[in-house]
Amino acid sequence: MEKTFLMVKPDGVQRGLIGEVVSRFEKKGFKLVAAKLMTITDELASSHYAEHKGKPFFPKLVEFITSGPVFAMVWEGEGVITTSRQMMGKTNPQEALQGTIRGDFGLIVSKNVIHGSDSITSAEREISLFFNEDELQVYKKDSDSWIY
Ligand code: IDP
Repeated sequence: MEKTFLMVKPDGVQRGLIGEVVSRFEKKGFKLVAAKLMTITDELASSHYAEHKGKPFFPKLVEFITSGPVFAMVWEGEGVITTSRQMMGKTNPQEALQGTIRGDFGLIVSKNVIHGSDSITSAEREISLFFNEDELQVYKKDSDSWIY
């Protein structure tokens, strides 16, 4: 089953939005298979955001993502990569539709509450950056038969 990496960023943790974010993905029908509150090192931040190295906002991005705890998660379900990106909304919260996480809770691009993988390749890469294989739970939920 498809998996993605999602993370409540330091602004979301500070603002008490972990529960709100988790709740939306739970209610949608996705399954949480791993989660931890952690502080990202400079090294992990640079690997995670490698595609943005050299861009003007990169130093601030690393400074921000390492500035306090994040809530890192792996979620599983049919179409979870595309659907979670839709649920997050556009990168810039001012362009994100109301009803999306960034549209409902964010105002500026550098503090946009949530990260989510944008492809199968990035999901696999990000999951393995943040989690060991044995941290991913394999389990059945009784509600699955009411969702699928
Ligand atoms: P995404 O998070 O929607 O996948 P990316 O383009 O991968 O968007 O950018 C990673 C993160 O970098 C964004 O979530 C945002 O917080 C930050 N970011 C992107 N573009 C800018 C910018 O122009 N200025 C400041 N921060 C930016």
